[in-house]
Amino acid sequence: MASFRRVLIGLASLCVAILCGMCSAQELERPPVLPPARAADCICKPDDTICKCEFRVEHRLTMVLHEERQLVKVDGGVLKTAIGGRTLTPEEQERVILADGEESRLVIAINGIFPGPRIDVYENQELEIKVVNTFHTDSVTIHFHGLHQQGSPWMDGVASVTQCPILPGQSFVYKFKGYPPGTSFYHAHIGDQRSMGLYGPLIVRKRDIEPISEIIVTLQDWNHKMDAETAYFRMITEQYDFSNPNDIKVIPTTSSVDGGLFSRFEFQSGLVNGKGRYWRNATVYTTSPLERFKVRTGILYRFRVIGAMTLYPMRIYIEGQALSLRSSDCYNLQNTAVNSIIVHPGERYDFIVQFQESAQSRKEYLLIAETIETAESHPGKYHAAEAVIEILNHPGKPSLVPPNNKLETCTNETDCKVFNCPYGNTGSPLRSCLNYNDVNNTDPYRDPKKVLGQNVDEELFFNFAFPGFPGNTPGSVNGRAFVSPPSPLLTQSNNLRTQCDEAKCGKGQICECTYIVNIPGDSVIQMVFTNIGNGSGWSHPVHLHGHSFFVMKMGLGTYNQTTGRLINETTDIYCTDDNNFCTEIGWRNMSWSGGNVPGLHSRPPIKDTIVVPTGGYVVVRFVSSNPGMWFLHCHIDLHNTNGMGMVINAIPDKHPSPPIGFPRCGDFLYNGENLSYDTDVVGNGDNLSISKGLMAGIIMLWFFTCNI
Ligand SMILES: [Cu+2]
Repeated sequence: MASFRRVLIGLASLCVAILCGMCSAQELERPPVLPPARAADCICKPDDTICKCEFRVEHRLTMVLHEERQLVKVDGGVLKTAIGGRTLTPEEQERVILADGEESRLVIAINGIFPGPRIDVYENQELEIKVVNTFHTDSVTIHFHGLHQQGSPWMDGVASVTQCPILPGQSFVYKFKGYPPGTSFYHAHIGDQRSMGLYGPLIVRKRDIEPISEIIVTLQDWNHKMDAETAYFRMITEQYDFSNPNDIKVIPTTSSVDGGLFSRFEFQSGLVNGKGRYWRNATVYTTSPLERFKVRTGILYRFRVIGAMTLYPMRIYIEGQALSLRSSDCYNLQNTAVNSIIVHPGERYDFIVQFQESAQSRKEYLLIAETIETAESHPGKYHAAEAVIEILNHPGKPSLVPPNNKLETCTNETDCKVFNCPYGNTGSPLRSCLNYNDVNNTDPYRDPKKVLGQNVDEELFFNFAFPGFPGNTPGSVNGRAFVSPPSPLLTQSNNLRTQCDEAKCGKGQICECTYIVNIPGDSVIQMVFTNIGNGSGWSHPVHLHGHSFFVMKMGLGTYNQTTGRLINETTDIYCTDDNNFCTEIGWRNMSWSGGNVPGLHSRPPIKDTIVVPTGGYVVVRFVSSNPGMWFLHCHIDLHNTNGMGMVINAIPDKHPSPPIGFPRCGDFLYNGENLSYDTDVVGNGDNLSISKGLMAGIIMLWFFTCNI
C-alpha cells in the first residue's frame, strides 16, 4: 500500500512540475471559476474609475439565525433550530455564522458575514471603503495589509499612528489605490479585534492576466469563548483548561520542534473561511459543516491562502497532492514543488494544484492546516483547520461529516518538502525544510538591482522579543515596549508626550515609550530583524507597513540534526548589554557592518511579513520612497498589543498633507481656567465659551448703559 501511495505522490508531483504550459486545449478552454461573489462582497469591475463599498462593522453571535432570533444547533452535519429541531433551509444555513459550531459566542461581522466580505479590485484602481461603526462600545480601524498606500499614508488604518479610532456611530471613508497586485487581506488594527473575525480577503488583480480558477482560503485559530480582551489578559496570566469544572488546569506551554513556544492563546479549533470543527480529543470531533471547495480534475486551481491567525503558524497541505508554490505577499517566487507550506500570521501564499482522477479515486479530500506544535507538546489533541475539496466529476455522494485520513505520505526516499520553516530542520527524515534562502524572486515588476550591492545608506537592528527581569517582560522592540500616543502620530505629532527617553531605554534596560525611528528618502535601507537574547523563545512574524522588502538573508541558530531542537542562538549577532536583553545589537564581526553581510541572496524574494526564527535573524532591504509613519510590528496580535511594535517615520520632511477635515482627537486635560458652574446658563455645552460669552454680554451692557 505504501509503495502504491508513493507512486501516486510521485505522479502528483510530476503533474505539478509540468503545470501550466502543458495543459490540454480542452482544459484551457474551460472558463475559470472564481469564488462565488456574495451580496456583501465588494467586487470591482476592471473599468470602474472608483470602486465604492460600504462596510457595516457589527457584533453578531455564532450559531444564531440573526433576523429570526433563533438559536441553531448542529446534528450530524445538519443545521437545525435548537428549539423544535427544524432543519434549516439552504438559504437559512447560508446566513448562520458557524465558526466551529460550539457555543454561541460574540464575533465581529461586516455586512452580516464572518469573516468579512471579499474585496476584489484591479491594480491601481481607486477604492473607497466607507466603514460604519455600529458597535455599542468599541472603536475600530481597518488596515489594508500589504498595500503600500503610496501618497495616502493616513489611510493605513493603524489606530493612534495614522488615524483616530473610529468611534461607535461614526463612519470613516478609506480612499486609496489597489497596489501591489496579489493576495492581501484587510483586518482590524486596534487591540486584538482580528481574533474576533474582523478580517477579510483583499485580492488586487492585474488587468492583463487572464485568471485561472481560484480558491480563497483564510486561516484562523479559534477559541469558543474568548473575546479580544479576554484573549489578551489570558496571555498575560495563564491559559486554563475549563473543560472539566471540577478540575480546572493550567494548559502547559506547547512548542514547535525547535523548542519555539506557543499556546498563549488557547487553540480550540482552526477555521477555514470562518468554518471548522472542534476536535474534543485526538479522535473525536464535532460535526459542524466545513467549508467546501468544489473542483474538477484536470483543471489548474490557484489557491490564495491568507494567514489571519491570531497566534499560531499553520502548515497547510492537501491530502495526497503536491503544491506548486507561486507567490507570497503579492510577489512571485520561483515555481517550486512542495508538499506543505507553513503560513505565519500576516503571510499570504499562492500555490497551484491540479487534481488528478487517479490520485486515490476519492470524491473528497481534506485541505488541512495544522499548527506547528509538536504532537508530544499537546498530547491527546489535534490542532488543525480543515476544509473539504469535493471532486465534482468523480462519482459518489459527498459526505456531511468527512473523515480525516491525515494522508500525507512522506518516506525516507521521497521526503516531503516543507516551505517556510522557522527553524533549521523538522527533526524527522521524512520532512525537509526550505526557507527564503532557498527560493528565488522571479517577479518581473520589481528589480532588485538597487539593493544588491555591498553598501547600504542606513543599517538598523531591531530585536523582537520579551526581555526583562521576572515580572516585567513586555513585548518590545530593542527593549522598548510600544505606548500608543493619544493622537495619531502622522497628523498630530505635537501631542506626543511619550517619546523614548534614551537615558531610561536601551543599555540593558526595559522601558515603555512610543518608539520612532526616522529613515531618509531615496536611500537603501537595511533592517536586521532579530529574535535573540533572554527574551527570545517565541517566533515572531514581523510586518512592515507601507513597503515590501527584499529578503536578503535568513540566519538561523544551530540545531540538533536528529531532534531539530535549537542548541544555540545565532552567533552572527552580538548583544552589547550585560543583561543579554539585546537592546543594542550589532554584527559580531564588525566587517559585516554597512551592508557587507556575507551570504546575501542574489535573487531575493519580496515580502511584507517575514518570520524571525527563535534564536535567529532576517536581513531585509528596500529603497525608501514612501513618506509616512509606518508601523513595524509582530503580527501576532497579542504580542503587538503587549508592546512589540514601533514606528518607522519615513522621509519626515515629505509627509503629504491629510485630506481637509481629516478627524482629529486627543486628550482633554482640564487646565482649571474659567470653568463656570452657573446652573442657570443654558448653552451648547462648551462651558468655557459660555463663560466668555457671559463676560462679553456684561461688557456690552456696561458699554451701552454708560453711553446712553
Ligand atoms: Cu510576536
